[in-house]
Amino acid sequence: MPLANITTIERHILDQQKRFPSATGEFTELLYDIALAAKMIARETTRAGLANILGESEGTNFYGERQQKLDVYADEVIMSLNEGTQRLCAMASEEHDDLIEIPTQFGLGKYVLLFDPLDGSSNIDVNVSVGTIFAIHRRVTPSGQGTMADVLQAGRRLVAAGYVIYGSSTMMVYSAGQGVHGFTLDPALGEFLLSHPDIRVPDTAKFYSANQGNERYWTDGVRGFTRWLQGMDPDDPRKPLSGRYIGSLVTDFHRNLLQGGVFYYPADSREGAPYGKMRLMFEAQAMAYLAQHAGAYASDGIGDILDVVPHSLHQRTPVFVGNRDLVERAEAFIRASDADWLETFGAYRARSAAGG
Ligand code: P6P
Repeated sequence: MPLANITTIERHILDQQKRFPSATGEFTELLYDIALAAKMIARETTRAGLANILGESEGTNFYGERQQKLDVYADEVIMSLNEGTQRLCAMASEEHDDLIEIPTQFGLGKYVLLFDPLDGSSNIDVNVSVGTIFAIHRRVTPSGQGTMADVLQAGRRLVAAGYVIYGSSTMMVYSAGQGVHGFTLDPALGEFLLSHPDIRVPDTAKFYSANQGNERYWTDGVRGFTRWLQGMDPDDPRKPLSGRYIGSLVTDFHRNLLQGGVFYYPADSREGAPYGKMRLMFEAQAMAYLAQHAGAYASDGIGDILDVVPHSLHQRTPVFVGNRDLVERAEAFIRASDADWLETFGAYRARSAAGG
């Protein structure tokens, strides 16, 4: 690559900022801080086995999941790099039950950072790619410590979102509303270099990604959608898609974004999972925002996830994300076959919009 073509993520973010003359630079610096946290987390994830950081810590998180030591480390890195920068009025992490207040000795800023520090962390011990997911809202309250009102905003109001994938290489993919851009970490330089400018999901999908071990808990509509994807719908035969499911959202999403496909984690009939497993604020909103800016689409089975008005920090949502034609087809199967579920979930969605 000719040296003149090398663009670091810092330079790219600055170039993006120039399009907004009113931008004060806080937002730009917030994205820098996230890139720095990603480099620090990447260093640990790529040598986890050596640093004896593998395995479970003594903690469990809000969902009762045993916290892997690496996700505790990732959580602490992101918090400590962001709490004293005067760019945030609050943070929220998948690993914390409640809002993370900015320590009083630090100044407050106008943004809110939500993050899943290490999504898919149960895969760490078997060396499967994992990722960090982040989303940024602008505060809505006038001043002081950020409140739930600043955090519980619909995805339509996001100002940026992205993820870092710690895999065969470390990549950071983000959008600030001007396209989706991917950067690959050059460990020798310690820099994220622009490797995937203006990512657009391909028109033709190659993969479908779902945990089919849960099929018996799915609704008829979702099962019918799956049969259709596999080319087994006698009423509408199609070229079957290949199944690819890694069990790490960032990894499954990233592959489908680059090569075309649909990821879905639907609601299921098990106790406690009527609205699915995915976390709206820490996983689904960011993926829906990126999908929107890459020409794809994310639905909860009824409509755009970006339009869901959240009512609680850790609320769950069904997720269908990827090529728009596939996701809209999932919605059609659900409309045709899942009247009872639609009534129940539709009421839940409306309650959420009304404040829960
Ligand atoms: P299952 C990881 O815990 C996660 O939230 C996502 O990264 C991943 O897509 C999903 O759960 C996997 O869930 O039930 O298929 O193991």
